[in-house]
Amino acid sequence: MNPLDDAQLAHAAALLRDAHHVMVLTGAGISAESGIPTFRDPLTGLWFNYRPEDLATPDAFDRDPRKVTQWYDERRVKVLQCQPNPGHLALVELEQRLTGERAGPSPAPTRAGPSPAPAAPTTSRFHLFTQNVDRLHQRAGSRNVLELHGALESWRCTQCGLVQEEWGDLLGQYPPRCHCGGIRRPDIVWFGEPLPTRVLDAAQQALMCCDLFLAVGTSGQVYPAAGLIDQAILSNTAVIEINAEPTPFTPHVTHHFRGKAGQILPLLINAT
Ligand code: BJW
Ligand code: ZN
Repeated sequence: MNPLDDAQLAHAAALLRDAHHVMVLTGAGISAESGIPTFRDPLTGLWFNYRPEDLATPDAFDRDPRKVTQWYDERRVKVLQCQPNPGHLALVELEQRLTGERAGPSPAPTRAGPSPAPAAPTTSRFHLFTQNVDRLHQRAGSRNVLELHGALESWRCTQCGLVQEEWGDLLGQYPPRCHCGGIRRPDIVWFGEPLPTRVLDAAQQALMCCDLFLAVGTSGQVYPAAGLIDQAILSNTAVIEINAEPTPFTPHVTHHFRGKAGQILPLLINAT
């Protein structure tokens, strides 16, 4: 659908303006304009160039922890060189309008331990769930971000479970070791692994109270994250999808805007 279809944009903007609780689910497409590859796009997608079973499963890590951690570490350092784009910033603006909270960088994580998990109180009018591991939403200034698939900056000891954040240069040691002697792994949700219960619970709560669901830049192929879109549609919540290509959900959503999130999200938010 042409993102500049004025009638459609006006109707979607009205939904957004009148919404009391907005739930957003983002995927790799929102970070594409920041220069971060998606997973399933032809030619440029990570899974077009690498086999997920070689890099993003617990078995792959057990077979070759050095290769897997090095791949994630290189991605982490590349992401640090990328910047949030107008799509990320538009969601900051939306959160600020709905919550009245001043936007700004999330509290910096400390080396002493994992970042404090943002709460997702049901009273909040805005919930941003992301499948992305790049932390660009937080760097843009979004405050209430819930990570469904972990984060590239986060590493977890396979022995004692200690979670530590790394955000500087390459680690230099592969696989990296914890002070307890255990191997540290990327704190990322790989295929076949459960998503964080706290985040899934928060998503269920947000689904119950949201009256508008925004799905941005996700192919909707990976579950249980994609199931959140299913649930929103099944419960007759208004769903606005913004994606470069149609997805399995496109025929069932209230509005589908086909195009770049970094162009369409600012248009939509500014039209409210
Ligand atoms: C733009 C754009 C622009 C481009 N603007 N748009 C039900 C059915 C079938 C299978 C399953 C099921 N339930 C579970 C499964 C198995 C599996 C799964 O879903 N498999 C399917 C692929 C078939 N799921 C799991 O294994 C999950 N775990 C689980 O279910 O555990 C159960 C369990 C319970 C209890 C005990 C034990 C187990 C875990 C899933 C983990 C996903 N991990 C990854 C990789 C790790 C992160 C990393 O390395 O970076 O997460 S896979 C990869 O896909 C990554 C992403 O977060 C995820 C989603 O991808 P996303 O974001 O949608 O990206 P793309 O590339 O697919 O799409 C981008 C879209 O943007 C495209 O449509 C573009 O067109 C568009 N786009 N530029 C707007 N500028
Ligand atoms: Zn340890």
